[in-house]
Amino acid sequence: MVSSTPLLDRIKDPADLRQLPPEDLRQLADELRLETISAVSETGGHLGAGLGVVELTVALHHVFNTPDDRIIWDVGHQAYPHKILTQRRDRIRTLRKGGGLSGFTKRAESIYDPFGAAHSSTSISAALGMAVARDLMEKDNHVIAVIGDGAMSAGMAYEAMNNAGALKNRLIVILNDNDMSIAPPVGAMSAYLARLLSGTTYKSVRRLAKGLTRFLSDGIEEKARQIEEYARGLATGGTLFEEMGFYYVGPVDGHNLEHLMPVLQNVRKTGDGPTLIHVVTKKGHGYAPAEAASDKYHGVSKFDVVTGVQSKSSPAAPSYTSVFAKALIEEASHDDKVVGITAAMPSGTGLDKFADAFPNRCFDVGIAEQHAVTFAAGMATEGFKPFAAIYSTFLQRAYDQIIHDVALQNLPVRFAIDRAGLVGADGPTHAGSFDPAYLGTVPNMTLMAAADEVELMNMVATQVAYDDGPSALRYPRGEATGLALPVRGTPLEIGKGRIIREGGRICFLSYGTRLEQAILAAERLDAEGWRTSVVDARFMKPLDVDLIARLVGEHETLITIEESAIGGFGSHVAHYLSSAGHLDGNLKFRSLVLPDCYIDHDTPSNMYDLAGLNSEQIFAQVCELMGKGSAQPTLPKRA
Ligand SMILES: Cc1ncc(C[n+]2csc(CCOP(=O)(O)OP(=O)(O)O)c2C)c(N)n1
Repeated sequence: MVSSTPLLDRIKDPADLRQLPPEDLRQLADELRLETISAVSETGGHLGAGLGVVELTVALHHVFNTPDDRIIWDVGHQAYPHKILTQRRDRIRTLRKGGGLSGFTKRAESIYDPFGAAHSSTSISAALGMAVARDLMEKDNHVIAVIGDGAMSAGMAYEAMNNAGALKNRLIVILNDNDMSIAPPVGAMSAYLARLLSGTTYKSVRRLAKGLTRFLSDGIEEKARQIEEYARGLATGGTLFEEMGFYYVGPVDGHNLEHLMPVLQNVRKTGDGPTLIHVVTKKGHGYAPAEAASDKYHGVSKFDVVTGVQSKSSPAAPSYTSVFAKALIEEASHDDKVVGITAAMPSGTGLDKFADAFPNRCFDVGIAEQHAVTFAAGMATEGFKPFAAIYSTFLQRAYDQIIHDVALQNLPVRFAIDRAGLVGADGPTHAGSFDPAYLGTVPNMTLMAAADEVELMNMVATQVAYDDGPSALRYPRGEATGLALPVRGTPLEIGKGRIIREGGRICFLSYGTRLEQAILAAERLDAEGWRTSVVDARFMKPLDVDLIARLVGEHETLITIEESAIGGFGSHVAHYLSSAGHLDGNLKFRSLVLPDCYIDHDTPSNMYDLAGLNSEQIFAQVCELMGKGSAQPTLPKRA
């Protein structure tokens, strides 16, 4: 019977949900889907993945005793329906806004988020750790990892399964197979899952459902074992998982609660050791515009619920990502050794455009950043010029590969590091804060940061021309500055900076796109009577020590500015200054970097305010340094 008052209004947390009889769950799932669509239409964010797991979310919270039973959502971008059901419905329209809910799972946000995520493929490892801890403490709760088929392409997922199969602790892994990553999934695993579904197994799931319903009406308790045997009898696939020590159940239709609930109940009651439940879902399910879209509305801006049309503000300038793609395509048309590599982010990195132009020279390796880097190294040994286009935050995964497979052998792999600096709504998990620090320590590396889009084009050309070792180029998310673009970039002289404006006592030495803010701050300082020089370092390695020595000779105060954490450009300049004796005299030196904390999601501009790296705060910090109190605006309090 369909209830007239929304069931969702009665659900504050999963304990309320568990009061509902199973026959009400269909209605609840429909309401939850609508609420998710309505909320994301106002906030923007990840939509397709959440819509695909609405029934799974309802079923999991009904069958399992959360939060004592732990649900670990891989990536966490599909957890909006989970957030609505777990005490956060009243804040769901603050998603991804400053001070609002995170777009991912976050321990600090809720007891129902036992593990924070945003980077993929961590769920099975974390779940196994929790399962082992539980057994050591002789507790009896369940631990459930929900991982997508895309996330299943990462090595970490296999490392975890390999370990789980050997340890044999009770653990449930739900493989949420929607045949999509952000782009269509790639690789042999994806083909294997498709084969499992195309066999007679999945087709006969309808038969399974009928059987289960019959068992259910008889009472599930006594029939649990029979159901399990029945379900397994239908499973002709899953061999790979079974070989790894998992008990494989499925495939199960993840949108049909009558299929899903008994399987979950059964595994909860009888599961022993690691079990993998293969659940088949559709990304964007139940919302026609999402289902029809090629990306299944993976990530959306605000949209009209009726039409599904997203409100995209028409940008004044192209994005840095698209300028990178344009530059790379142009370079590749002159040099057939240039190839592009992405780790499951073709559209995010702009390599989808490169693939359109050069389908045979673009490689999507799946969510596999470590492999992407060593794969690039292999290509470089054969004389290719691989561009590994990876976000700063995801490249963290491949640190040893960068050192051991690339830099130590001095292989000319080109790193195109997108999303440098603070990224806004995706928050601290996606911030590109660390690459200058973590790459700066690595011998043989040439490191550059683009200050604007023309510089970006020049630096891509520089990377193509520079074949003597690895190089990395960083550039931020979002719109560039609107400069007219050349047809093709011009290679820069390695290790040389450029002077933007020459002034008096103060000098800003900028690395990256904070240059714009440094110029604004310099203009304000001019107005205060302090003419200020501004220099774009362009390179962090090799450092332009001749230029820095000159600047030190000509200024009283040198201030470095960058959108990265301590340990990056400013630290390298400080190291040079101290070792060359420049700090022994009267020079005032300061290094403006991101603060040593994680800055929560907000607009990029607010985040940079907090970091003290917008012109207003740069100006204020210089005033403080120069002892001029009156001109100082108040510095924001850092979290
Ligand atoms: C290490 C890492 N690389 C890349 C990403 C970007 N990313 C976020 S979601 C996603 C696709 C995940 O696909 P899947 O696991 O199948 O989940 P679905 O979105 O289909 O539900 C990717 C590549 C990431 N989060 N982490």
